[in-house]
Amino acid sequence: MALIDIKVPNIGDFNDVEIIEILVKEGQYINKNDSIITLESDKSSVEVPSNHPGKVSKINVKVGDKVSEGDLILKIEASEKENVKTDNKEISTPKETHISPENIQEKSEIRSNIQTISSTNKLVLASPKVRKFARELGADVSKISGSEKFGRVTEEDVKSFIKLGINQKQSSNNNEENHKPQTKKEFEHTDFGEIDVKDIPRIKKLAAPHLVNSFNIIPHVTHHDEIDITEMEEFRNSLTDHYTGEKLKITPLAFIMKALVAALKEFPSFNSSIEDMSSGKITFKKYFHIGIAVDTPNGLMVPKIRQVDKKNIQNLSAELREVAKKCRDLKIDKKEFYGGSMTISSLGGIGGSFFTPIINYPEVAILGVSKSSKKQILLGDRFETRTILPISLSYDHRIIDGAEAARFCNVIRDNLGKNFAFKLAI
Ligand code: CAO
Repeated sequence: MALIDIKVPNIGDFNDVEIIEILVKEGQYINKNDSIITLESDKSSVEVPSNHPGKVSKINVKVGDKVSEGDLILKIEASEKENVKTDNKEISTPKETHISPENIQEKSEIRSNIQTISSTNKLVLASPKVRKFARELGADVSKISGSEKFGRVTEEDVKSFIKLGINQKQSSNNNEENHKPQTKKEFEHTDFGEIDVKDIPRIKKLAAPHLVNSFNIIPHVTHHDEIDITEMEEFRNSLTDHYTGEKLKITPLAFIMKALVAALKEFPSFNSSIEDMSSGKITFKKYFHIGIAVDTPNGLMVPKIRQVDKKNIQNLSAELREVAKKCRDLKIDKKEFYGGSMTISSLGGIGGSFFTPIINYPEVAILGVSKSSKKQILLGDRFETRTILPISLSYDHRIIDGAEAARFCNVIRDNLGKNFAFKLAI
């Protein structure tokens, strides 16, 4: 097969100009007029086309070489047919085709698709001016997604790409900075008095990475609210054992669990999980297993109370006591810490008004409950003493919006409030 030399043609003022890009590879089929190299002078850049179709046999130049008219660029094995390479397929087209406006358009689109092939063999559509602009900013044009037809890269695409790179770098620098252990000690504690150094309890060590992970990954927002639980408390305090007449030991938490499940049923996004945002998938759970944060001498544990929707308040209360005891006695099975819908962290028996609980990843929300207290509330035109329960709902803002969180809390309030729904669930 005849080898044909493709040389630098007369391209006007260009003399001794630099090759800034080689647009073809050895072995590649090209058509007449396909661009094969880009030359750049002080004033402008230009793509040099091949004046013959065929298979590139040998490229005689490299990026950075300076060339003038008549210099050999490459050799091609002459072809009888026009060859069009799209992706990995080679399509042979007869040299003589009927030229209509449609196939001129189609042909020029196919041709422009093969005009620039980056080192990664990805097709890159960009004008020499845009490529020059990208190069000056240190951007690899083959890595930029073009916003124009067929992915053609524009100057704006280059700017956005650079901006994104800077932002990502800044955020990764910040992350690295934030996670660096503070090694340099500014002072010794002993300089200021007597100290005692102890081991961090095992459960705190185990929980630490989990908490850090959740806090770093999830954009937390905490919504605070107050619920009037006067009627609920009157009812709870009136509960006695049928046989002994003794007061039943049921804490507000059992009622809150039921109210939470009622809200989860109305708002399935709170009963969901996202393990990996990049997967674009969200898991909706159809069960209602509520995690309860239990304070133990060894640290915080979060066992699950399973199928809260199917249990009555008395049973839930008994199970809660039993599970909390198992945790404190270190007799709880590890599997009880997994597979929850949402968690409740109750400090109601201890004190405080509001707090900002950390979501128990991969869950997407946690309900913090604080200690109820009696308050004077203006009802109509007179003040009444009411029992008010403060709640704090932390939620994953990637999945849950603020308005949804407020509505979710309204449902909890309606279920614990005046006409609270669980009188019959005893
Ligand atoms: N408001 C007012 N009183 C409350 C209340 C509330 N919200 N919640 C509970 N109480 C009362 C109970 O009725 C009980 O009163 P009596 O002693 O008169 O019966 C008392 O406080 C103690 O309750 P409890 O804490 O033993 O029981 P519980 O069902 O409310 O909670 C448990 C069980 C396991 C959640 C709890 O013992 C516990 O460990 N809480 C700490 C959780 C924690 O550390 N969370 C923070 C984690 S960081 O996010």
